Amino acid sequence: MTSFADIADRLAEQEIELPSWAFGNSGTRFRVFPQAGVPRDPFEKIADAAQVHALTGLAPRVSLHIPWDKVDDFAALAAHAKELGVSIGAINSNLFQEEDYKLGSLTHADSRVRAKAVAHHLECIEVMRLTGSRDLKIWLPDGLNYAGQDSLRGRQERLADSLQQIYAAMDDDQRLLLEYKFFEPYFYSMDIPDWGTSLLHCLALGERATVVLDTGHHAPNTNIEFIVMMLLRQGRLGAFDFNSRFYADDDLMVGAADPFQLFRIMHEIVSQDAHLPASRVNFMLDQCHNIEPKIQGQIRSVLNVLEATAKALLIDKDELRAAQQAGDVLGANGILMDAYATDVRELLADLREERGLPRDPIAAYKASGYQEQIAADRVGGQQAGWGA
Ligand code: LRH
Ligand code: MN
Repeated sequence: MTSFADIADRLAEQEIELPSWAFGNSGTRFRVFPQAGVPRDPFEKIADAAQVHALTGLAPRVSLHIPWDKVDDFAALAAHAKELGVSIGAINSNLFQEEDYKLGSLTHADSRVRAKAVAHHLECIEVMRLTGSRDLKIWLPDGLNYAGQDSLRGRQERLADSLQQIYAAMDDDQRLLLEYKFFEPYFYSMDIPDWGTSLLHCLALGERATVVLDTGHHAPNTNIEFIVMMLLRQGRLGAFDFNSRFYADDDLMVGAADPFQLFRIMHEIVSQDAHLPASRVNFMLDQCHNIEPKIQGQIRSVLNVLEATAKALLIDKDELRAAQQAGDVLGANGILMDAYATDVRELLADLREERGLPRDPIAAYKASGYQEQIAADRVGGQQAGWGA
């Protein structure tokens, strides 16, 4: 097994991007449980995200969602983030809350509706220019509920044309991140249901189009690390939306429902050095903290990714390759299981201490009084939340 000292530097470079919407109220169709101190605007969301970075050193960027994070002055928002030691990450478009998009957006049979959806992305591209963001993230919620409802092929043709218009409007230093999802909000077919469909559209668009893998967007028991390996092999893994789930798109804390799956994913990543910023794989969280305190939930989540990465980095590549070459089934599997079984929490706490960060970020957050402060300050106004 590789020594911890050998992996410390590689760990220190890890960067995880936080979703602004994780700090707002969220829930299920049954109930949204509001929490005291929840942000009322994107400035307060970024302030909360900056707390996570200040205590972990792991989360230097915040991704925004448009129009949820619309402000009058995006340059001021970016300056606010900079003052707090973070920057604006991916800009997420929103095609799932407009009445016009009931039967589709970029795939809609009516060219006026498609033009509206394309125009929304031109607006997002302008936000990227104003905030210094380089990633445009598109999750396509389009789909059908009944067989025959529309032409599966026709929708793909319209989608390809709409995406081409968006891609053509982007600057040369901007990337398109295309997210797939196998079901919801439609239940017979989604127009980008899987990695293959997203990849084919990206290949048709050009080099700066890459795939987003949301860990909650696959059929149960899908071998997600296999998809990670294939997208890396193709050079088209643009980003992760990390979360975890027991059944559907539960958006729970990454590593909470299935820490072994997260470890296996990070094993595929570190075996290609794709955890390093130079790989340009954007490690984002996409989560909702429906019942747990949100800022602490984000801290716990980035620490879960760090722990999985550290365990994966402990795997001695040469030792593993030798066992695999020799057909030593139990030996090779044992090497992974030994790394996974290694408790790295104290070592990571030492690493934080060396970097002047708290050994226990959650305890430090609780002791900071920040939660009590925002609960006292943020009264009145409209708490942020899905659709608010
Ligand atoms: C869709 C999704 C997408 C975001 C949304 C908040 O399920 O994963 O990435 O736009 O969640
Ligand atoms: Mn997502």
